[in-house]
Amino acid sequence: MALPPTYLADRAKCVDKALDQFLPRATVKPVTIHKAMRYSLFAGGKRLRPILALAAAEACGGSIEKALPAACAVECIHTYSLVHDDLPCMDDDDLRRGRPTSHKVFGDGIAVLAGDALLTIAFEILAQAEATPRYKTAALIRELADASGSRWLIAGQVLDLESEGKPITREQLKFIHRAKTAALLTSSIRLGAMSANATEARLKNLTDFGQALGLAFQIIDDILDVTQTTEKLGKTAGKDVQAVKATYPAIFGLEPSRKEAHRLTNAAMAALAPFGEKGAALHSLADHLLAREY
Ligand code: GRG
Repeated sequence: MALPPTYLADRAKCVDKALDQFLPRATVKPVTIHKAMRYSLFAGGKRLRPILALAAAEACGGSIEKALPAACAVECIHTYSLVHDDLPCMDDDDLRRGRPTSHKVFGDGIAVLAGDALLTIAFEILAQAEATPRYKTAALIRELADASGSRWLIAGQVLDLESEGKPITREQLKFIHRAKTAALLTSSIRLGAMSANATEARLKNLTDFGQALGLAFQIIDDILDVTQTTEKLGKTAGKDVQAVKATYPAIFGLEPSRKEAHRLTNAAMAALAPFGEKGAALHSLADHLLAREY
């Protein structure tokens, strides 16, 4: 099934509306920090993680409304990681989501604090998620803390920083990609499912789906870095080569990387089999991510 033509735009609009309500207005003091948080959050990100969270909730028979706090929380974590990743002490990037990066507009100090504030508000938002018979709100909070903490998202960034310019093994690269990208993507899907009171079996199916899709997503990101332009990506193309970063195309070659992304996407889709028709949107989203050009 192809996604209805307005599916992605409609879902992104719904997430944007909820984020706008969860975040302090830009006029709340201190104005600078709220402006900076909103600047990066509403810079035109694709909203893939929240869209996956909402689709996972629906696949488990739940509602969009109940999944929105989880969907918004993961987007705040994702945006914080991008703001910090772009800082001069990390990847030192000038462009993100087609706009000058936060530190270019607000200065390094406010960019650090805007990232910190987005990280913090993610948990404030998630704390507003309703408990279900199988999952207390604290279980959702713990899920997101685990994926975004020092064992996964931050671990990926640490290893990424430490391995710059050094040779690493294929297994090390796979771990960096799993930690830096697949863990939060998987957690987005799991949180959507948890807010829909998913059974243990369905949560396991969606974990398998997310892990395969998340790795495919980062491999495609690596491929796009060497095959697309800065204009198309809305961020500096060729940055990985310039920083001598270990990527799938650099270690496995471009064609084998494409094949691996296909193989993983098929594996992700196979994990959806128990959902039958209810998994159709997630299946189409996996197809969409494989074919993406930015
Ligand atoms: C600084 C704690 C910390 C972590 C940084 C996420 C990350 C780790 C670094 C950002 C750069 C990078 C290559 C991230 C991998 C995940 C990824 C492909 C991000 C881009 O996600 P998209 O394409 O971006 O969904 P938009 O802007 O559309 O939301």
